[in-house]
Amino acid sequence: MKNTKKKIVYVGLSADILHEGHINILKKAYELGEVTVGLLTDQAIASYKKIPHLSYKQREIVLKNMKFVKKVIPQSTLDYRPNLKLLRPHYVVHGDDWKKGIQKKTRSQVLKILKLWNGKLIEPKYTDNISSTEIKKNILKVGTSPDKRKSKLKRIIEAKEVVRILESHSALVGLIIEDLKVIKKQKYLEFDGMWSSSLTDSALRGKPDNQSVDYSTRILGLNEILDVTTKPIIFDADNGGRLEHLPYMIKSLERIGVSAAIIEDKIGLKKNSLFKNQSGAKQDTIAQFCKKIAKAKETKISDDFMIIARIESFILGKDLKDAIKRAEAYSKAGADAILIHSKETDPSQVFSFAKKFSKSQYFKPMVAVPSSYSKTYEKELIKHGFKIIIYANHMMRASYPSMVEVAKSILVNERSYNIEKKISSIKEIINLIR
Ligand code: SPV
Ligand code: MG
Repeated sequence: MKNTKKKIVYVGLSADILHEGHINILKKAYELGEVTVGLLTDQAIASYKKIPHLSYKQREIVLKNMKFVKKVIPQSTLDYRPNLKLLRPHYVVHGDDWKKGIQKKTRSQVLKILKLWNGKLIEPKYTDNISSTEIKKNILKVGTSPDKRKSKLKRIIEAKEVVRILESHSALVGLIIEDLKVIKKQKYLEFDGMWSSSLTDSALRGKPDNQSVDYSTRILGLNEILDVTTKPIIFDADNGGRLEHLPYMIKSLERIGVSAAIIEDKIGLKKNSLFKNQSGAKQDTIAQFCKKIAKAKETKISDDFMIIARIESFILGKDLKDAIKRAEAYSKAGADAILIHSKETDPSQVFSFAKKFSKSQYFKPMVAVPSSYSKTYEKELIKHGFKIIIYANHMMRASYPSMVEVAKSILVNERSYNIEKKISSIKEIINLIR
């Protein structure tokens, strides 16, 4: 055996979709010595790009069975240093693409630490015309499976500090949520999934948010979104309907690949929670609502599908004690997460709930819907322990005033020219979807 074979070589990889670029890197590494792959965990990947298509376990199996790879260990941060300190490799091998962009800082950290034991960074030329990101775009064209999509929400909850969800009432909105990304101060930002809102699903159809639009109609609409996206969906199930009907809704949602249903504890003719006047709206008894949670849990097939209980105590003028009592009971009944709702413009109500519930033995991940307390920054919600943040109606609220403005301008100016600058060009629309 050649002497070089004993050298320790480290390669950090996401290995979501392996292509010849990876093989180039691994082959080069193999020529240098014994290769340990630091396989980036979902958490590490989510800090700088989309969560991988395949789970850690799936990615690990593939790598472990490659002849170039001696060992696979988890790399749980984008920062290579913890693993490098542990292994003190002779070589780190990485494609030269990281000299630019979001990984630039990581690269200089690697260079610096390698100096401590005279290690070397080897950077084979990045394989042009092939990148996992490009391949993933093609995956989107092909789609995803209901099971893969369904499991993504739980994976993202585990991988990310916070899960950002944006309302989607159409396939077009779904595409925006799917594709939009922002890099801010070296941080990769994107929405993690979609909220199927009863309010905006109803508004889209010109109807009030009182269950006039039935579940079947809403689920049909969801199918259009599912056709063109891969991100997870959280479904606003209102109060779930009658106990006897609930299983059918849960089954339909789970079958098409929805990740979670949120069921609220109000009864009677449904009224949107953000209405000031809630007279006539009633809250379910704890016992009755727990039956619904239990029924939903019993119906669902996979562990990946989540049942989230939504507490309306604050909406109906009840106090913290009531909200906590319900949260604990719903959690005991099997709820996977708790949404605490409020229509106040400041977040003190939900924060007081979060403080108390965080200490409870029945604690479950918390969901916030900061529609009325919209001044609150995400970092404050995170600090108070919220895991999922739902922006529940903003895409609908964005589209309506724009449409009215355009319609008005055409009437007033008796032509469309004056509003052209404010709307997409025809070319943009043609090119938007190809
Ligand atoms: C929805 O978006 O339909 C909701 C949230 O249920 S809220 O409008 O605040 O009730
Ligand atoms: Mg609703």
